[in-house]
Amino acid sequence: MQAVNRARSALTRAAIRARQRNEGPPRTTRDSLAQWARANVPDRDLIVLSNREPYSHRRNGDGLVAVRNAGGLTVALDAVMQALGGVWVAHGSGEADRDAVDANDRVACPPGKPRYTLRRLWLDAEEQAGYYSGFANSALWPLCHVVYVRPRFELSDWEQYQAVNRRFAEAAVAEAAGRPALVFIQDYHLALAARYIKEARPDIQVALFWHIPWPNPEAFRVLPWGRDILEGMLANDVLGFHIRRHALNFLDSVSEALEARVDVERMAVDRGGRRTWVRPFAISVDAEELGALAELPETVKAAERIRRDWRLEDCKVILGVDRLDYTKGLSERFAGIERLLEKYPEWQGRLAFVQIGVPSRIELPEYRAVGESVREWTQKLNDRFPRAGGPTVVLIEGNLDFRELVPYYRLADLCTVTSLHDGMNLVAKEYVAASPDLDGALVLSPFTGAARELARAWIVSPYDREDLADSMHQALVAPVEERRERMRVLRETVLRRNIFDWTLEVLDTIVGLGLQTPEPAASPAAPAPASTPPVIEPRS
Ligand code: GDG
Repeated sequence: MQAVNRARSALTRAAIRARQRNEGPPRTTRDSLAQWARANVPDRDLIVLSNREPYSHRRNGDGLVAVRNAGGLTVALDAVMQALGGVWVAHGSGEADRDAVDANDRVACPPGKPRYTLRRLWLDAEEQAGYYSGFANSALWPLCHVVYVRPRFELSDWEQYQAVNRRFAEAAVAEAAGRPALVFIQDYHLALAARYIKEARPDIQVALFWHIPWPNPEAFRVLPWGRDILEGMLANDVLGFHIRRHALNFLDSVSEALEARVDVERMAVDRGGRRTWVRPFAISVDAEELGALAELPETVKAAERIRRDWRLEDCKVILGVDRLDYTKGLSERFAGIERLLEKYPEWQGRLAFVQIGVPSRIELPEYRAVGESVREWTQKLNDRFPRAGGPTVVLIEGNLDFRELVPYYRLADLCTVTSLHDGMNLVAKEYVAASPDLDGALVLSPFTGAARELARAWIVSPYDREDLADSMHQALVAPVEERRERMRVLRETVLRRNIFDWTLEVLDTIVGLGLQTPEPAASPAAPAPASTPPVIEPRS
């Protein structure tokens, strides 16, 4: 059986490398991923850990309704779990979440169409304030994004962070119930979970995907508990980042802070007799589903309705879709739109900017300030540039249902992504995937992971207001053939490597490890492992 698995895994790796070289085989689908998992991990339970849950429950009269939560990570992994099945452990944060679970805090997901189990973990107010708002979002988030927001380091937050990471790890170990398991941990909220899992069950394979950038060592070293974070992360068998730059920054941080053998060539760290592979895996979206959704007659009708409601019939529409977060460059975007209307006055009255802003982390003052700033900008631009039919800036603050969001992608003549720093940015990929008629243009910040792959977008720095205004103008007036040609190439890229390819690449890397001889305790001449997982580069 091992030999069969070894052969299958080698085949998958060859397929991944061929896909990187752009020469087929066809992309992974939900079904082919599920098939692959049945063949390659039949003997292990898949357990996902993340802070955010994919669905939360709300009261609705006497009943309950399930809401699919926004956010790149949950949207992507929900598709994956639907394909693979397993258990997803996450913080139960919905107002009626407790009413929806069974005696073991479990609920089948997606609600009404169950394909996997959601195990909810309850956090009290103190845990939430320290672990989530405190250490994760006031220390690690600003530390990892180069946006000049100063991180706050509080001992009590750090203590809560450790305690909650331990609770997630205990839940994973309990769900594994003594069986072989593969635990796939998500993001910067859970940097220490692998360490606690391995303390209890060294045999469980553990991988962590870090969805945000990793800073260079100069920036990272200000974190008072930096060594603990690095040690916790090195308990993983595989560590994933979106792009090679972030993976290399991580290796540099380890070299600087810890006694370890860092092999930059193979992208591996040996420490205390164990090895961690560090790899770039560029996340993506369910491009096929998005394309199909965009083509549904009801989507087209909804897009027409939005145009009518806001009197956008004679307008070009620029779109922004973001969590209201200071990393997304919202002020820079509004300033760019203002400059566009000043510098190219022919657009006044003929252009509308629709910004969908999902409220996020509003318990933190920096995030409330983002909301205030976009409201002020909206008012300012609408006062300064009135439009006969309706407002020039339409600000929609709220969490739309995904099916309500796609018509906006469909109707936009231009989508703007102006992040000051972003691990990947899924909005860019979703917009491209949801433009099957090729009628659209993407203006994209070079400080996103997505810019490495989506090179045919109009790539422009959000810090350069003139260039931003000029690029938006050029993208809007470019000949239709150029717009279509660029969008065709962008769509090919997103369709060729979708969210299921991403998952397959991560899981295949972990599965490959099961076949390797464990490394002896770190020694300068330690032999290479039996097989080396492939280094997967984002394609440009
Ligand atoms: C983190 C990293 C990385 C937005 N508004 C609504 C809505 N959304 C969805 C979008 C998209 C997601 O939220 C946003 O994803 P991003 O990738 O742009 O950004 P983050 O939330 O910061 O995600 C990021 C990502 O993790 C994945 O690894 O790309 O770099 O920061 O999917 O569609 N969804 C719904 N209603 C909305 O109103 N349903």
